[in-house]
Amino acid sequence: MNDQTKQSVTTEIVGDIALVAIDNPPVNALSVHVRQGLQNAVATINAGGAAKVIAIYAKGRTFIAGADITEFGKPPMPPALPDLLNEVEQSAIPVVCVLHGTALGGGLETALAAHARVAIKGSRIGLPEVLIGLLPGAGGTQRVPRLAGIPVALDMCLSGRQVKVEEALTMGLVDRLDEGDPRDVALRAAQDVLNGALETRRVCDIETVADDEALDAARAMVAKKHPNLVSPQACIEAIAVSTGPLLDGLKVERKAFMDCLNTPQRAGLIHAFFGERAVANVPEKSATPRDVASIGVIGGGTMGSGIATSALLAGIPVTLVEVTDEALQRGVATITGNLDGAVKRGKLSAEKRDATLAKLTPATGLEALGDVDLVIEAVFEQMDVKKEIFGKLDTICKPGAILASNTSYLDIDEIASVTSRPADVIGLHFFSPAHIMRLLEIVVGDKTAPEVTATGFALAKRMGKVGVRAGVCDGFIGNRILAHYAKTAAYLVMDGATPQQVDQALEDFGFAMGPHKVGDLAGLDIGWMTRKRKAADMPSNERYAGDVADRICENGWFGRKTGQGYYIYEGRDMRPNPEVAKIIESERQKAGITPRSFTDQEIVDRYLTAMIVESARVVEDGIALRPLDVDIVFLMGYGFPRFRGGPLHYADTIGAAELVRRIEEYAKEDPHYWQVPDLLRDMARDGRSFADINKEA
Ligand code: 3H9
Repeated sequence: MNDQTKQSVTTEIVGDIALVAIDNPPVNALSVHVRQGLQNAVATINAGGAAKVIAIYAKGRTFIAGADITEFGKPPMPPALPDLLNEVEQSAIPVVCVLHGTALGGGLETALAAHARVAIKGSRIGLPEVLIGLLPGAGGTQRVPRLAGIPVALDMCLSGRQVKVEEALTMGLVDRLDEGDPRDVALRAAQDVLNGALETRRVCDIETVADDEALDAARAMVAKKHPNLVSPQACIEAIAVSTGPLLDGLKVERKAFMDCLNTPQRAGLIHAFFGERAVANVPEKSATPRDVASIGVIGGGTMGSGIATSALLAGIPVTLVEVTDEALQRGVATITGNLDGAVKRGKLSAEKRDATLAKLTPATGLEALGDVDLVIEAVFEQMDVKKEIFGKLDTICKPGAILASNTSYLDIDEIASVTSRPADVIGLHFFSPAHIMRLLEIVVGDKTAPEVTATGFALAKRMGKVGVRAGVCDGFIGNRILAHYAKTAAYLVMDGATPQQVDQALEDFGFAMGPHKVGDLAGLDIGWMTRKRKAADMPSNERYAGDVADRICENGWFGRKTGQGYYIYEGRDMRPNPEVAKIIESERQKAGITPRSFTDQEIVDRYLTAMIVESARVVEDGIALRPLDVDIVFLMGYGFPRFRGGPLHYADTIGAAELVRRIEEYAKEDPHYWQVPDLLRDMARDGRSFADINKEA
């Protein structure tokens, strides 16, 4: 037993009861020393013969939240959790577990190996392994169906959702709810085991009720919804064998778990898990955020209303400002609709909806913002308009108020320059629909004060969003990279691919939607406006990317909102637009291009390489703090497949040397577009990866 073992698992004997406490902050993960500690505790208590019941509980904010994810991918360290849990289940002395906080993954599996489970009201249980590319690997797929049936096991393992213990009680996964401090509850539970008021039994002795229909339905659902993912299928097949002897089922589960552990998907999803948390590690993290008790939102369009909804859902009172009564009413109606949607999605109770809406104050005129702590401007993207508004806000807003712009690409420093308080100015770039999308780019200007940046991160957290720090440049992290790689899709189409082939190849790679479908959804007029805005600055040797898209827009076809774009939309149906095929053909002729064929792999390679090129430049320029910041922006805001971990995590699976080779190959066709970023060239020379840069940052 090493020192850490002593600290993380302790045994206290109270009469006939052995209280085993787990203490491994922050979330009591089952790190090797905890497993060793538990194993020793159960063995020692069994050997000692003094105690008649063992009660396991955890100190701190939660019962065990799962295996220690940081151990995955490293050499295994005994005892393996499944073996330990079999020992717990076979303990001659009955074991009861007390759950509080979030008993997840291996934490719930520990409890299922015990002989009774008592949960503290308000806590949650779950098997979230699928969210990190795994399946429950310590009995979850075998013991949950025994206790609660195959449909419950499928639901929990495939969704990864956290189940309230009140619901878990009705499922049979916990035996009793209680209230109070985990140690007191553990004592009570143990006493009840001793006096027979709390029944104990081994889950391995229960037989799973077969349910082939539920299994087939789950197989069909997974094949349709997650065709790329390995672990959901593995979950189903492990649950399917739970009707046989437990030890046989555990073997199948263990093998599937180890197979999943070795997939790039597991690595990608765990990178995403830690990346989402690591992005909060910014130079300003020790600054004290300012209090934000009220927010002003300027602009009641889709973005402004979405931002206002997000703030209201976080419980923050909002003053919504529009120019006319009519526009204001439209904004209020959008917010009301958004809140109704939140009720439907179960994010807001029907009772709370009215109270939430009551926190909205509609107003015409910026004067209404004199008292708010933070203003978010969300009007259309024109520098003159933004400057005029910020000039006025400077005179209207109270000292210390933060002035934020939701601009998606404009220069925050230039906006700040019209105020007498540039230190209070920041970019808060939300993604549409702002009350649903979890990404917030926090754009830090040259003069932005550290506590203003810290306030941006605190606000993101309150709104349930993930804030990513970005520097000032055209498009910040996400839109700057998008502006670059989007051209690849246009070039591929001009050179011979169809928009449908490009979309399908990228959807097969894992994107929720191909770029042409995304363009149709967002509105093709947005890209058209951007191309016009940038036309004057376009270098003479740059290949124009708007030949086809401009023609489509000139017809007034802006995508879904006009009923057609690259595709034609009729009700829920969507089909390729035959007129676009004609436009493509005529544009190719005009440009003298003889179309050639591309394989789906070539399409994916070019598109992803272009994305990686600009991502590398964004890191090189310091616009993103680290490669992982780019990854999180793309996973959370641009539909990049989570199981691929983000563009720069994916880049590491290709390797810098191979990327350089590819870029140089493509450069033979277009040396302006395909240039090797210095960072990538250095990495190839030194044999370094983006993961190395993340570690060093
Ligand atoms: C598993 O159990 C496999 C088994 O079936 C079979 C094994 C053989 N490990 O999220 P937070 C860190 S797979 C290591 O900010 P919250 C986290 O990185 C596992 N570290 O807090 C953060 O570190 P830092 C199944 C972990 O209150 C700190 O703890 N379980 C782990 O918002 C605080 O986390 C899961 O997948 C871990 N398992 O949320 C549960 N979990 O402060 C994953 C967290 O340095 N965890 N950390 O940034 C969660 O969902 C949330 O962390 C939780 C708390 C809900 C627990």
